[in-house]
Amino acid sequence: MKYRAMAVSTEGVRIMMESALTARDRVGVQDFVLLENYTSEAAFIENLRKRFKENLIYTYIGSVLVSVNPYKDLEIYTKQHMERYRGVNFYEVSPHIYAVSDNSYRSMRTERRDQCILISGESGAGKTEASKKILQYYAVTCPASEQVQTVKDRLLQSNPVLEAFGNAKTLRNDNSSRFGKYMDIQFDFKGAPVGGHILNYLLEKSRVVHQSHGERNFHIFYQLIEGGEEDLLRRLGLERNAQQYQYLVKGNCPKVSSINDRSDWKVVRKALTVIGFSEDDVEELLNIIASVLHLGNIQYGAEDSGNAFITTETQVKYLAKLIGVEGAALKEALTHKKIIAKGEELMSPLNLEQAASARDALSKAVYGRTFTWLVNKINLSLAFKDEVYPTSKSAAVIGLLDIYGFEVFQHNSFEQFCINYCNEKLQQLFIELTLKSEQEEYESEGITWEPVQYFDNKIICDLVEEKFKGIISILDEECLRPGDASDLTFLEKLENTVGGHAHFVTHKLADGKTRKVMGREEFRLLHYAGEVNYNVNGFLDKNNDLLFRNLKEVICQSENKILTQCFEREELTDKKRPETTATQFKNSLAKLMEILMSKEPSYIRCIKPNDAKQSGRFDEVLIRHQVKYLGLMENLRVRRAGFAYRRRYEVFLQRYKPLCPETWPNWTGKLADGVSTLVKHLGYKPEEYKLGRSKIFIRFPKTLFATEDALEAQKHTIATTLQKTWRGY
Ligand code: AOV
Ligand code: MG
Repeated sequence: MKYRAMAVSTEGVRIMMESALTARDRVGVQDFVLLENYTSEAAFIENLRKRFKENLIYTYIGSVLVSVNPYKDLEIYTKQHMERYRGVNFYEVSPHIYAVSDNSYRSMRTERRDQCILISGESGAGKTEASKKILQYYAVTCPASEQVQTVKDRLLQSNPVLEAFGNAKTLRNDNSSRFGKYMDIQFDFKGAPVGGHILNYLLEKSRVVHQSHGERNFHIFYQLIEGGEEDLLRRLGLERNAQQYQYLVKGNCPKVSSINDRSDWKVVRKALTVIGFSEDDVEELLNIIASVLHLGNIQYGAEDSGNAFITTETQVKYLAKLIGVEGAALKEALTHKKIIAKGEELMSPLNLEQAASARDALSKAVYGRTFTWLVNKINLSLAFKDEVYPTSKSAAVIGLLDIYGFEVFQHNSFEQFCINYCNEKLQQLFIELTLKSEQEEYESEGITWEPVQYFDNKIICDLVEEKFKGIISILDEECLRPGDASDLTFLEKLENTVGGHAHFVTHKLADGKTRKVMGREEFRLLHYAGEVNYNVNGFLDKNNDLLFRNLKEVICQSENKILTQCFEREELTDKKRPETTATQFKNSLAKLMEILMSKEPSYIRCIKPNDAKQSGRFDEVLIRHQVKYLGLMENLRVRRAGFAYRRRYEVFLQRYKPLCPETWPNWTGKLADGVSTLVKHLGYKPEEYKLGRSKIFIRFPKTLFATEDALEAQKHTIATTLQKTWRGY
């Protein structure tokens, strides 16, 4: 049989297009650029809905992947699925997170360029799940030797460990990331993963001592209590009842139906071993976790003078034993503050409130620093150790960014302020990179383009982070100011400095009246993703993040090896004031942006379908809101600003050459000429396409549809012809 005869006429192409339309009606288009009515938000949402109903949770906007959380397990992550996407061109298979993973991997391999995959979306939209799926894809599909297998295992096992210590149930998400995570996966010249490195961002430490109603502390506490073996709990002095612990009862939510703490404990325990934690490491680590629970149960009474004293003596003794510090010193440090007056050290007693907050500050510091220790320890285990290449000189890396998503609660504090600021920064990066790269592409290909209007959130980033004038600067100023500085003076200062900003609102109106709907302790930011009221209560303390010196001194003496690494003695003699929390966070985000800018980005935009964490529910209002603030319509318009589709000559020719007798089976001339011959044969009109330097640009989606359908029809015809021959027709 001659394939030549299979080349389809232009008329044939048009007819065949019709038949494919029915399927498209049902499942929508797999790339939004193919939407006829691409400026219509309603059409966009409708397409998402159609696909969601068919369990097609992934759709492209060009190379950006839009993902809608299905809230149920779909059979689309099997090994067979992974194989289907391996080494296959982006557009030849249906949209999938594996396609994005594979595309980044191949770009890294062929162009030797570092990649990053940026996952964004609000809390509960599916970012963490997405990042895990990507990692699994690489673990399964990349080449492996025995040594590489160890790295793969460790990379995979770092997830349950970090989630146990850094994730918690919130009202938005049962497994909400309470820290930001950027992970580099390092590959060698053969494309095998040979190492990894994690950067962690601002853990929400306040959760250790307090949780809002319906929320929980970090998973690890419940896992230990539910899953820990009898003799382990006995050694740690713990009871198998979360209700016994003050730090676990604040949210009134010890059990979550979607979480099995007991089996999770087993997973985490095993993961720690795979990562290379010794029995000693684990013992010390669990001592710390238990000691935080014991700390939380320390209670105070007040003497007539108002001075606090500890009513739970045995608790302190147990705690001192567990972390190897002197009981009397700990007891004193939990009730006194060391002050230096006229060169002399004095112990000044604390009142009830001060003592409780000193205790909580210690718990937060211990937990927070242990978390950082954990990340460092995992990094040591993931470090690229191949002697052949010098350390950290892998061929290229793929970075995965999974941060805490934008979140709004009834009560929002310093933590939400930081989390939402982080999301602003990421959105800013998205805007810069997508628009920039698009513009650059048209320019480098010599094609004129029409700019698209979009909301640039730089104005909000500036409001938060600008030197001297931004909210963080003002907060730091108040934190450093001696005297009567308080959360309320901070708010007042904000009103005086950024009060007129278009994205900042307080209860005060310009005419001196007050806005009734807002509290007097609140400021509102009009974020790109929505309005959030922040209560300033606790801003100064959380930003200062101070731990009394004498508490530090006691912990520095600890016999617990992890704690001695976390609280180094040098810190006690260091006179320099540490940077405030917000400033540290701001600087670490600035560094992160630099890292991301230096790599080639891919984007995954996650959407949350409903607020009830339920499968099958497509809440249109909620989704429309996300489509709007994620800038997806603008993204689409930019993508379509001139041409809906673009493809490198060789890729286009390779795919469609069977449709034209002159290009089949091989075109030996110049690629551009081949493409030109091909599209003329297919009947493309001059206004339908443009030939750039290395790519063909196609203006309307229907043109590409027709070509794609023709290819499909041809395959079908070949199959039936072969079948007929086989049956002896
Ligand atoms: P997030 O990372 O975006 O929120 P997660 O990735 O933790 O959100 O997803 C929340 C929950 O949605 C998961 O625990 C799963 O139950 C479900 N889910 C998400 N993606 C999928 C999927 N592809 N298939 C099946 N179920 C899924 V946050 O960390 O709170 O910002 O801070
Ligand atoms: Mg997450």
